[in-house]
Amino acid sequence: MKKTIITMLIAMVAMFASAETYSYLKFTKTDNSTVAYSVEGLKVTYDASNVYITNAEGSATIALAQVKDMYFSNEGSSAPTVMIGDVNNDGDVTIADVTALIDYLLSGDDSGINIAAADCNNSTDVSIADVTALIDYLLSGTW
Ligand SMILES: [Ca+2]
Ligand SMILES: [Ca+2]
Repeated sequence: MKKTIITMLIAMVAMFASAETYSYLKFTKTDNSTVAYSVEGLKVTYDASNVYITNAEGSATIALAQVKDMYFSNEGSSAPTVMIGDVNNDGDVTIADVTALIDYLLSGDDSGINIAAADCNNSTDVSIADVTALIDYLLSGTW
C-alpha cells in the first residue's frame, strides 16, 4: 500500500507539472468506467484510502482501491474502448478468442490477453464462466 501511495505521489507531481495544457483529469476505475474532472480550479488530495478531487464544479471522492489509472486528457468523457470478448485484442470477437481465453485460464499467462475484454459475463473476474459466455455469444450473436 505504501508503495502504491508513493508511486501515485510521484505520478501526481509529474502530472501537475504539465497539467495546464490539458482540460481534464481522468480516472479509469477497476471496473473500466472512466470519470473526467475539469482542471479548472482543480485540487487533488488523497489519504490512505481515498482520492479527493475538488474543482470549479464541485468535489468528488474515489476510493484508491478503485483507481486503475489516472491521466490528463483534453477529452472530457468517452466510453471505455473495450470490445468485450476480444480476448486476444485483434479487434474482432471470434473462436480464436475462446482459445486465447482457455489458454489464459489454463496457463495463467496473460501476455497478449486483454483482461478487461476477457470478463465476458461482466462479473469483474475472469473464469471458466467467461468461456461459456463467450461461446454463447459466438453462437447466438448477443451477450
Ligand atoms: Ca479477437
Ligand atoms: Ca467474468
